[in-house]
Amino acid sequence: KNKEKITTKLTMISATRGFSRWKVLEYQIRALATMPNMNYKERTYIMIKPDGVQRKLIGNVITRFENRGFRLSALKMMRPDKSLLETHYKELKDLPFFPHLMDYMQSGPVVCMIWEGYEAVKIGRLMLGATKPIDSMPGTVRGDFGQVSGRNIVHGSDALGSAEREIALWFKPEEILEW
Ligand code: DAT
Ligand code: MG
Repeated sequence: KNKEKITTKLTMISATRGFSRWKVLEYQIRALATMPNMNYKERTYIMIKPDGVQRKLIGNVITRFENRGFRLSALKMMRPDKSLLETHYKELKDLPFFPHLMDYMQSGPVVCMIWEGYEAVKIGRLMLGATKPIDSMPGTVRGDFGQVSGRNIVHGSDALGSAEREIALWFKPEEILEW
């Protein structure tokens, strides 16, 4: 009988814990949902680049997005081929550093993610920090860990249009989860 009591209690505790952890995120999302014209399901494409993986910053980047209240909709690790990277960075193809960018991005695996939440694109960019190291503020990923333009740890979509394009480029629809 005592054993039964303990089991019930443990089940209650774990249920409560799971519930409250979920609530933290739900409260933010529900508050936003009550405000008109607010898209709290905006999605952005965030990618940990080969140097970020090599420097063991995967967990650090994920934790930042979880802590800010964003929801992970998709996640995978892969080694992108040249044609995928050329499509991803097609706007930069005429710039002098483009061949170096291609080599760098093929130097190891990357971690591809979709993060969802209110103003995910803009807030995501803020959290990553500016492209130029001298402009990336302390507290951002690049401002905390980066020193040079060519090795800046993470990618983040810079506008709604590019987010949609990048999500469609890097993920198949069945890899994206709604929860
Ligand atoms: P961001 O990654 O901030 O969106 P971007 O899209 O202009 O910046 O450039 C894509 C990547 O190209 C960037 O993350 C690193 C590289 N890059 C940009 N400017 C560079 C430069 N001046 N020298 C070397 N690499 C550069
Ligand atoms: Mg960019």
